[in-house]
Amino acid sequence: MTTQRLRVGMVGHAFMGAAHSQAWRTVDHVFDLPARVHMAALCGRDPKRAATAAERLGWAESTADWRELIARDDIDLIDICTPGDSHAEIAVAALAAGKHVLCEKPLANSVAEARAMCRAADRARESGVRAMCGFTYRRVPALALLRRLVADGRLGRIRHVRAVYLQDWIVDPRFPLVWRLRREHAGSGALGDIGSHIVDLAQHLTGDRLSGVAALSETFVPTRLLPGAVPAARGEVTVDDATVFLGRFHGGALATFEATRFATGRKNALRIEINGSLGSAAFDLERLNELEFLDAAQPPAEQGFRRILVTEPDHPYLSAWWPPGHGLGYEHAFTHQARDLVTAIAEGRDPEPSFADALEVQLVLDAVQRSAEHDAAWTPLPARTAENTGPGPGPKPTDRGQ
Ligand code: SOE
Repeated sequence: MTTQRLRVGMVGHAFMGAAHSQAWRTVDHVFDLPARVHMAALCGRDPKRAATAAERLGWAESTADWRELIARDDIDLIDICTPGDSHAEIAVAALAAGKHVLCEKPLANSVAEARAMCRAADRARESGVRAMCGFTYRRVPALALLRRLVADGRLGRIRHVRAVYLQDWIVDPRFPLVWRLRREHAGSGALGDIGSHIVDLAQHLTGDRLSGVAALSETFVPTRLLPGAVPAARGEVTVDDATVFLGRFHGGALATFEATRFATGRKNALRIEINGSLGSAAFDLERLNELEFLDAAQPPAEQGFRRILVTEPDHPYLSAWWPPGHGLGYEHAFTHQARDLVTAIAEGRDPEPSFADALEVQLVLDAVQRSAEHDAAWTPLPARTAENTGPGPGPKPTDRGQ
């Protein structure tokens, strides 16, 4: 990064590429940053489509070769918005070339790939190069407020985490066999795509780690039409359509998780509730400017879940946006992610979640898959070792003796 500019190259320009582009376009117009962002180049496999996307999304140039992009000396950061089967190869090469990396979630398609990415990040860190994984929901202000409440001990000792992420975009059996439904490209189905979000949030918000899981998975529609096949042909769906699992935290809390693409009518319904000895909090992505909070320290006659409208200037990130009462949207968390990454790079520290934090999620996904392959057998997570001990979450919730 030059003192004035952070020159970004982005690989991939589908939904996440568009969401990240919005963030790079706005972040230094909303937040006071130590560097201005320059959207230098967008990379896509098809040169014409990449050029059209670059024009539409606000990138100065386009290329069809990510290796050429990471070799350029006028690029400081590589933003990886591709399917999971290319995350490791691109991230390891970019870090070795001295580029900071932002990689979409989940970090990788396997623990082995995730570990290789962590090792590359560790090597690059010695030269001041930073790596972040894009678990963006951490940066929804209401969830950042929830984390602050837990870290400040306002919920007391955590007893339960209850998290669901419900979608329905493949309920129709006529939906074709896209890359997200093939294990070799996506690593897993609902589990890695949306289950990874609720696993990361559960560990981030509590400041704890899961010690073991028991899981069930199902693929409700086993074969689908191959896109564009003439004559029509079908291929096997090789990932989960839905995964449900139980978990236990090292601190003793119990957790339930549900990640499905077959919750008919639920479009993008992420909900998480945390119950503690001193209170509870609940978040619903469909009402993302609100947090429900119950303070059990209140007199019993006055207790009840109250709705906090998270739009005040002293709520996380809000001072940069609008006056109280003017809500934010799904895309703002991506801008907050870009802000936190640019700031961490300038301050010479690891952004959160680091690749090591994202490996902690990958380890859970792997344990869930192994449990589901053995009829929900209880599957412990590896103890935290030097290999998978990264800069973890913030302070553990204080136990006020409950
Ligand atoms: C598809 O399920 C998807 O785009 C996820 O990949 C994103 O991470 C989530 O934020 C929205 O849904």
